[in-house]
Amino acid sequence: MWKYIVFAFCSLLVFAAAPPPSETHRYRTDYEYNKRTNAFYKLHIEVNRYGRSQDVCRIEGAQLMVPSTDEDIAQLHGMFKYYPDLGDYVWVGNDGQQHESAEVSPIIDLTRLESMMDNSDLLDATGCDVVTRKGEIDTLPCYHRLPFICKVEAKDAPYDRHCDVYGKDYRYYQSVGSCYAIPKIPYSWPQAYDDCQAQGAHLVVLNSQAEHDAVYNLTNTEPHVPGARAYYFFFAGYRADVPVGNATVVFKTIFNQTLEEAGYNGWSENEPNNAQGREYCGSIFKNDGKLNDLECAHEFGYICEKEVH
Ligand SMILES: *[C@@H]1O[C@H](CO)[C@@H](O)[C@H](O)[C@H]1NC(C)=O
Ligand SMILES: *[C@@H]1O[C@H](CO)[C@@H](O)[C@H](O)[C@H]1NC(C)=O
Ligand SMILES: *[C@@H]1O[C@H](CO)[C@@H](O)[C@H](O)[C@H]1NC(C)=O
Ligand SMILES: [Ca+2]
Ligand SMILES: [Ca+2]
Repeated sequence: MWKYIVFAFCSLLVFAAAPPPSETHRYRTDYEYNKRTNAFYKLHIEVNRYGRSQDVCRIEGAQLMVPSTDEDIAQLHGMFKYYPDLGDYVWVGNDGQQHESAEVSPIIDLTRLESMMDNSDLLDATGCDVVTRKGEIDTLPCYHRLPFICKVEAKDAPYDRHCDVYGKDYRYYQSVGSCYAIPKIPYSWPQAYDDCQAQGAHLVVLNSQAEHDAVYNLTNTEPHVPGARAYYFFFAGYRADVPVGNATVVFKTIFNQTLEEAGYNGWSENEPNNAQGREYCGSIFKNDGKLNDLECAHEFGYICEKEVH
């Protein structure tokens, strides 16, 4: 009996004293904490142009790391060394100073032509800052595709206490008891899946007609996602395996339920149509809030969900 009371009392103390996650040096699961700088970092090993790198960091509640101290460089060096095959440069935030160009001789290549079509990165004619493997700051033309590093100070790292997510712009729908957000960046289905997970949420799963109504409302009240292949589709948390032989395609949620088991299976008209035999990832169609299959590798907006208990 006493044992139980003491145990219960201690549990209460622990519970009451537990600081919010932002003060326990936790952030998105894909970020690493450095106690010397009291900040979180993520080295993105996928390559992007400079502008897109800035966008990705911003979506994660961070910024391209401006290497303001030796500690920042040391942090990057520590992360970089795990990827010996990653090349010699990582995009960092411009620190406002002039640096040597890391480019030995001017190259004219296809990436340049490609970048002409996306002039945002050409605006910066003076180049964009990189950190080299040796820890030096140089510049390269902004249209190069490089890995990049994001940083956020612990005090600025977003934590939504009500929704219990490390993300911004989550909206609570009382009719469902879930919070939702539409990050303002287009991703492939696997990237979207990872991003929601890293925030402590998951790609949206419709479990009822009421939830359909809420998400339909959300997609019609949020601004378009810039750069999405089509602004009216949003990746959602269901997909199918590519069938072997003439087996039937079965869509399942990320929690391994069929759509019927999950509680909502309202396909949009003439869907799923498996267009060009390549549509195995799930989405929600803005016009009716219903389901549609899409190609997993294409980049669309997506919806993250977190249940509130
Ligand atoms: C979404 O819900 C809000 C609040 O209930 C309501 O004011 C708004 O009209 C709805 N919008 C749509 C497009 O359903
Ligand atoms: C395709 O389906 C038919 C009838 O359902 C079956 O007889 C046949 O063995 C299947 N073929 C393959 C390759 O699975
Ligand atoms: C998913 O569900 C199916 C059928 O209910 C089951 O056979 C399978 O083992 C499950 N997969 C996982 C990863 O739990
Ligand atoms: Ca749900
Ligand atoms: Ca389709």
